[in-house]
Amino acid sequence: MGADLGPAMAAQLAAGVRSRSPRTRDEAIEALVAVAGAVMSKKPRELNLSGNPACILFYGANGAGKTTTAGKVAFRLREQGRKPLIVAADTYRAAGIEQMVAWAERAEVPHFDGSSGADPASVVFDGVQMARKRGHDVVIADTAGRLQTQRNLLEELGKIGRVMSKALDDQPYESLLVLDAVLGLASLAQAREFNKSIPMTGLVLAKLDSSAKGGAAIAIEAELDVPVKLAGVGEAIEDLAQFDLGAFIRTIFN
Ligand SMILES: Nc1nc2c(ncn2[C@@H]2O[C@H](COP(=O)(O)OP(=O)(O)OP(=O)(O)O)[C@@H](O)[C@H]2O)c(=O)[nH]1
Ligand SMILES: [Mg+2]
Repeated sequence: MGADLGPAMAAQLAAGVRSRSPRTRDEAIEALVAVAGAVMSKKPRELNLSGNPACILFYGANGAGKTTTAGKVAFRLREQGRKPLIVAADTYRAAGIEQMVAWAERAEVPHFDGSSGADPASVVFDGVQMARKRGHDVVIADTAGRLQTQRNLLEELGKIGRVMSKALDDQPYESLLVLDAVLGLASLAQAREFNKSIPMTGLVLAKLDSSAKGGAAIAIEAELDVPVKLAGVGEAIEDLAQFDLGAFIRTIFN
């Protein structure tokens, strides 16, 4: 378990468990759930969809699972009776737009597409205007993959966030960093850097159906106080789970 958590967090959790003197394996796991839960974020894990329109912005490293998660969320919200609009703002690659459009079609959700090479912040701004005009109550925006070492792309993300806020007259929106659970502890450094560029309201742990268990999320939540809100548990459109803290911690340590 140390590999994903990092040595400091692993030692802290181990000490916390020892201080509770568990006598059985089950008691040890329950102690871990309590100790890990205590260091993780206490902020709500449900998406805040109260805005008009509510907006959800997805960003993160290349291949993390942004477009897939955006498609899954659009599908789920439409099934719940909302009227989402997908905004395809990965204008870096023609395929980036096409992939989002394919998911929009699968989800049977309308989409507003940026053109290849367009400024993604303008696409997001125009997308929010379009949503208002057409009576959509949720905007789901997908962005290009970027690494935490690419300063210019992080600055661009900061601008996307500022423009989103402006389009929403400073109403809050969901600003979600999508993390590939397979990345392990490397995602802590990633989350730190993204969090400096844009106010982050939540995390998505994609690919939790792989052998990866996402233990790094404990360290990220403890340090940044940003809760995991969604988990990706497969490649199909319904493979999206509400994040369950107790179940997550039990899976990690079982
Ligand atoms: N098993 C599994 N695969 C996933 C999950 N989420 C995404 N994937 C896969 O991960 C790959 C990348 O997913 P995308 O959604 O295209 O990732 P992205 O972050 O949009 O990638 P870029 O736009 O290229 O930066 C695809 O093969 C997806 O099927 C998940 O929860 N579980
Ligand atoms: Mg994508």
